Amino acid sequence: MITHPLHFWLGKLGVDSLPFVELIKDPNSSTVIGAVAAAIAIGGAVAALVLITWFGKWRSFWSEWLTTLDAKKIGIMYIVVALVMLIRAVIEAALMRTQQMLAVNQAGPLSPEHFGELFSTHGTIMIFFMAMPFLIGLINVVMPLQIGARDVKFPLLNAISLALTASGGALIMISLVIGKFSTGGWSGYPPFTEQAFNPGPGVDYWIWALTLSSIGNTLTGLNFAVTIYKMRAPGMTWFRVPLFTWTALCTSILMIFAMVPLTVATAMLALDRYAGFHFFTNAAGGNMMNYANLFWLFGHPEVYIVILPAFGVFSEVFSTFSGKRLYGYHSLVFATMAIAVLSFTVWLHHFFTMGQTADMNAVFGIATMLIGVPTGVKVYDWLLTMVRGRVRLTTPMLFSIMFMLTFVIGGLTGVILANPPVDFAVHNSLFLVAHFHNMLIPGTLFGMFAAYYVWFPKMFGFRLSERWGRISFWFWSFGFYLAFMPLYAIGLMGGMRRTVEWYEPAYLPWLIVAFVGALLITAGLISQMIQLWVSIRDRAELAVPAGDPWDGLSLEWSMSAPPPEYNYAVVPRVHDRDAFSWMKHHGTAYTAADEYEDIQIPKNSAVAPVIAVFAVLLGFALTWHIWWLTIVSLVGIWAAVIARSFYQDTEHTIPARQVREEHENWLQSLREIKAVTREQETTPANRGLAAEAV
Ligand code: HEM
Ligand SMILES: [Cu+2]
Repeated sequence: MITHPLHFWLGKLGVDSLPFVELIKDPNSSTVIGAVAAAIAIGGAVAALVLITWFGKWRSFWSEWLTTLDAKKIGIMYIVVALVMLIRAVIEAALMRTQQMLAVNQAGPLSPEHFGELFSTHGTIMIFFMAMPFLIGLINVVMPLQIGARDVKFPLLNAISLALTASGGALIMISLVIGKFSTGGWSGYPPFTEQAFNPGPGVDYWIWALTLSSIGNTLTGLNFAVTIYKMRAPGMTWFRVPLFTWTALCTSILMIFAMVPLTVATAMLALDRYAGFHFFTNAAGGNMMNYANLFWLFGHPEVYIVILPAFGVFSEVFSTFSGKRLYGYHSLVFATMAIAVLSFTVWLHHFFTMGQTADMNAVFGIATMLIGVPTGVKVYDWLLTMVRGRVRLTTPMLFSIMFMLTFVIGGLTGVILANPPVDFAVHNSLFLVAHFHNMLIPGTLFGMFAAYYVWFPKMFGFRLSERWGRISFWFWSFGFYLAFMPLYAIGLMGGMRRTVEWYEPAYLPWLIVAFVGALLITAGLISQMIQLWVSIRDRAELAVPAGDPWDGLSLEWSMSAPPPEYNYAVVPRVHDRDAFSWMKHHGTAYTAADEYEDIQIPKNSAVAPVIAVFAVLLGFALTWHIWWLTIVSLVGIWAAVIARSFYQDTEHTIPARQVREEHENWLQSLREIKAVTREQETTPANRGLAAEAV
C-alpha cells in the first residue's frame, strides 16, 4: 500500500514525529519538558562534535578509541556510555518523583503518556544501558589484568559487542528527538505492547534497542567466559583466581544462558507486531504467559548478572581496605556459583498472581527464599574480613559498608515478597519498587561507584578527589534512604507502581520526602561530575605512575598506571591467591626479566564502528518501517563482516627490545618514588608505590 512517493523513502516518519512540532501544536508543561529534553539531547551531541573538532581530536579519536581492540579502552568506552545514560536516567527519575508529588488530587505537569515513557526509558536504561555496560566495561578493564592476560580472547568480537550495545543506547537517545518511546515499562508485557494497543514507534524502538544490546551481551558473555577459562597466567589454578574474576565468570555464564530467552522474546514480539503472528495475543490461540515466562527466565538471572560483579568488587574492597586476606574465599566462590545456579530456578516469583496453582507458587517461593542463604554467607565473610583488619574508611570502603547495611534491609523485604500470599497483597505496588531499588542501588550502583574509585587510577594514572568522593557518598546514601523508604509505606497503604496521579492525600507527606531524596541523589551525581572535573584539573598532584596506590593484592596492581597496551611486559607466574601481594612479600614485585619476547597485539579495525553505524540505521529503519534502509543496513553489516574475513594481516608486533626498554624505564622511575604507608594513601604523597604490608 504505497500511497505517496515519500512514504517509500520515509516509511512512517513525518513532521509530526518531532517533539518541537508537538509543542507548537499543543503547548503545555508536558510538551515543553519533552521539547527541552530533545533540545538537550541534540545540544549534547552537537557539543561533543564541536569539542572534538575544536581540539582537532578526530584523528586520535578514531585511531585511539573508535577502532581500538584494546580491552582496557573498550572497557572505558563502555563505562562512558554507562555514565552518560546514568545521567539521563537519574534526571528522569527526579522528574517522575516531581510528577508524583504534584499529582495528588490533581493532574501533575506530565501527561499520562509522557509519564509512561519516563518509567519505561528509566527502567530500560538503568538495566540495559547503565548497569550492564558499567559492569561489562569494568570486567573488560580489570579481568584480563587480574588473570595476567594481555587481552580478552576475541578482541574484535569485544569491539563488536560494544558497537551493538552503543547502538541500542543511541536508539533510545534518538527516540527522545524523533517519535516516542515505549510506554510498556522495562518489561514490555504484551498484549499492551502489541500492535492493537500500541501502534506507534515507541515499542519498536524498545524492541530493537534491546535486541541489539542483548546480542552484544550474549557475545560478551562468551568472550569473557572463554578468556577466563583459557587465558589465566601460569600457576593461576581455579582457587587462585581473584574473587572479582570469579564473579565475572559466573556473570558471563549467566549472560550466555539468560540473554537468549530475552532475544527470543523480543524477536517473537517483533513477529507479532510486524508480521501479524499471534504468539502473545489471545487471537488464534496465542498466550501472553509465554512472554512472561521467557522474559523472566531472562529477568531474574539478570538481577544476578548485574549484582554478582558488584559482589566481586566488594570482596576486593573489603580485603584491600582492611589490609587483610579475604575471609572465607572458598565459601565466597561456592556461594557465587550457588547463586548463579539458583537464579534460574525462581523466575516464577514475578508472576505469583498470574494464575498457576498454589503448589507451584509454593515451590518457587521456597526456591526464592533459598537464595538468601548463599547471600547471607557472603555477608558474614565480608564482615569477618573486616574484623581485626586495619580498616581504612576511604570512599570505596564507605560505599561498600553502606551497601552491606542497605542490602540486608532490601534482602529482608525480598524474603517477605517471596511469600506468595504476601505478594498477592503488595504485587505491583510501590513496595516492590522500593524493594528492587533497595537491592539495585546499593547492590549494583554502589558497587560500580566503589569500583570506579578503586580502578580509576589504574585506568588513567591519577586518583579521584577523595573529598568530593565522600561528599557524593553522603548525598547518595541519605538520598537513597529518603527516596525509597517512603515507597515501602505508600506500597503498604495500597499505592500502585507506574501511577501518574493519586487520589489519596495520605500519600502526600511520603511523596514529598521521596522527592527530597531524589534531589539529594541528583546532588550526589553532580558531586561526582565535580569530582571528575577537579581530579582532572589536579591530575599532576593526584598522579600514581607507579601503579599500586592502595597496596593491592591482585596482579592488576603490578604494572604502571595506566598500563602499557600489552598489559604485561612479562607474563607473571602465580604462586598464591593474592598473587601480587605474594610477589611484594617475596621481593619479586619490581624486578626486570632476563629475557623479553616479541608481543603480538591486534591491529585496529574499522569493522566495529561501521557495524555500529549500520546497526543504528537498522534499528531506526525497522522502527519507522523504512524497508529500503533496513535492507541497506543489513547488507552493510554483512559486508563489513565479510570484508574483514579477507584480512590476513590483523596483528602487529611489539619488538622485545621495545618491551624491555619500556619496562626498564618504568622500573627505573620507581627508584625516584617514595613508598607510602596506608595512612597516607589519600594524600599527595601517594605516587602509587605502596609500602610493603606489615
Ligand atoms: C538513582 C536513583 C533512582 C531513582 C530516584 C529512581 C526512581 C524510580 C521511579 C520513580 C520509578 C517509577 C516507579 C513507579 O512505577 O511508580 C522507577 C522505576 C524503575 N527503576 Fe528506578 N530509580 C533510581 C535508580 C535506579 C537504578 C540504579 C535502577 C537499576 C539499576 C533502576 C531501575 C528501575 C526499574 C527497572 C524501574 C521499573 C520501570 C518499570 O516500571 O518498567 N532505578 N525508578
Ligand atoms: Cu526475580
